Amino acid sequence: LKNLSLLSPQQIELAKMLLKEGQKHLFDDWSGADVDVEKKKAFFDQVALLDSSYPGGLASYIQNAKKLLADSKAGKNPFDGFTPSVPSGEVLTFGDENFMKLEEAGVKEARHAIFVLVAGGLGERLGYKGIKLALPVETTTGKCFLQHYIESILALQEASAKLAQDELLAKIPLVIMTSDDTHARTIELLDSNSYFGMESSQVKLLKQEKVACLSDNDARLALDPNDKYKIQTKPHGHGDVHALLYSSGLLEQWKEAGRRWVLFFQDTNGLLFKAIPASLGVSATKGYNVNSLAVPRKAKEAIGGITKLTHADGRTMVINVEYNQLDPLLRATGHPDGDVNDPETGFSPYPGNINQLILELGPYIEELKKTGGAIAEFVNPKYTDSTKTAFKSSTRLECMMQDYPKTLPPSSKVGFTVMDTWLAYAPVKNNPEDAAKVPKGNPYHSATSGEMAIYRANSLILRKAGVTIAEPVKDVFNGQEVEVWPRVTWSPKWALIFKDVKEKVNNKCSITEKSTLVVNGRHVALNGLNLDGTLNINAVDGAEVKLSGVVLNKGWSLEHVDYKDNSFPEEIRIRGFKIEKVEQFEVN
Ligand code: UGB
Repeated sequence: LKNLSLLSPQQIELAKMLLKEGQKHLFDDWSGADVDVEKKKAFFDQVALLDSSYPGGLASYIQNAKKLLADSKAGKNPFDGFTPSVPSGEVLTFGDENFMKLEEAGVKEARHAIFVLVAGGLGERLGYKGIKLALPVETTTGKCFLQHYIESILALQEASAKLAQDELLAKIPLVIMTSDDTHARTIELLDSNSYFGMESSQVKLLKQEKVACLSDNDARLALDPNDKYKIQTKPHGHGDVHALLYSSGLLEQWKEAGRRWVLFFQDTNGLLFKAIPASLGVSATKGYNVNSLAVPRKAKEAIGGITKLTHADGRTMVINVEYNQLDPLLRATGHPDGDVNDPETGFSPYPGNINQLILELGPYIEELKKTGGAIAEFVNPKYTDSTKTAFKSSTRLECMMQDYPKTLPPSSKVGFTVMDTWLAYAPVKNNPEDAAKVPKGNPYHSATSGEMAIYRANSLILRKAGVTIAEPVKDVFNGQEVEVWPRVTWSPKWALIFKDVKEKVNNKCSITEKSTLVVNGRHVALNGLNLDGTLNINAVDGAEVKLSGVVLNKGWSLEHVDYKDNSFPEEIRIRGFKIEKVEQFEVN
């Protein structure tokens, strides 16, 4: 460091900052001034990146870390002084008059929306090596999550545009937050599929950076064990999305263009777009600044609980309490059994957060101007012993996107919308072994349950619209017992909301349990169709297709596959079955 000619003025400032913040150890093993010059420069490049990608810079990160580590060592409860209670929100019932009205209101508002997909995580829990956006939502059509999401947004865009004349607002932007783990593969997936029909200018990728690891309670930054000129880094969490959106400058541009809503969603929930129109309708009609989507939650399920927290000084907030914190919070506040189901309902009284947030753009920008997008952080060090003086391995600060409301003024309108799980939530997060260990009655959140949930939801929606649908059968794949419904899938442009489905089927249709129905087309009417087998309909946009009569064939069956069987690709093994296409009737 003495040889200052090595460093630019900006780097000298960074070096001084590190020394001031107690990071002298980073340079302890540095060789003479003329040794490893390039590596030293690279070190400062990394420090500059860590500095610029954190609100307030690296010095703030270190200071925040010192404080949070001291709190953690002292065993300070982050909810000190707060008492939890069950909040009240909008509870919707699929298909009733209110639901259908909200769906139409939501579609109308969609042309003022921006979608933000957080997809920087790698799915370590799932045990899948690729990016999760490339996984099939279901294997009947094989469409991946990203394709499904984009087609859903395009269908919303079209339906919403029909209700308005404002062509300028017609294209709904999609932001995808990536990380070094997912960025290149996300671009490749988009490029090699022509953006799945979306204009490439509609899609913006924002890459989150990792944050520095911390090796001890003094927040000394950890060096990479294999490189003394590199700081070890780890992901900071999905909360980064707010700072990234703010610093991108995109929000202001969109506000000027008349946009009103920002919808955040996660990488593997194939049901989500069935819940979006109605919940956007709730935001618009209730005037919510923040609306979180929720589903009934089973106690101990790995999703956060939406909770009303009331402080001894009178402050209140409605916020997600993460699944690992809900149980200790309840025990500490007069609920000795902790996170348990209400015996009357069989569910936790706290609605489950599915991390789908709808924020009103104007108030969101105002809040970000104050915070720069910084989100309340936490730290979770694994200590070597009860003295809490040393860590088993380095740790880092983390943040979650749903903690955004924590800094909001009390006047903000923060609400939530509860929908049936079968309609709204089927994430793919757990590997087969962990899923098989999930307590009976709790959801598996696996590739198996994620796919089966699509068939069940589509079958139930058709049934509600008057189609006779056979009862499901039970089967076990990768040690998980699931209901197998007829394999019904449709493209979002066929039906986006319940009204669309009702207009396109009639009550003279029936579908047997062994059946598969694929509807890929805009104007396809099922008019007295009796299906016992597989029917695959592909219609170009201008075609009007009306189907009636009996379709009978051997159909497509599900063949069991063991997840340990390496002869199958990973995306098949993790679901535990493969579709055997025996016989089908195709309409093209
Ligand atoms: N993600 C990122 O983009 N960047 C990151 O650094 C980390 C993740 P997980 P998690 O709905 O089921 C959340 O790991 O964090 C993306 C809520 O906190 O799948 O365990 C990642 O790509 C919890 O309250 O989930 O749990 C993915 O798209 C509960 O609601 C998303 O963030 C739970 O989700 C979520 O990451 C749920």
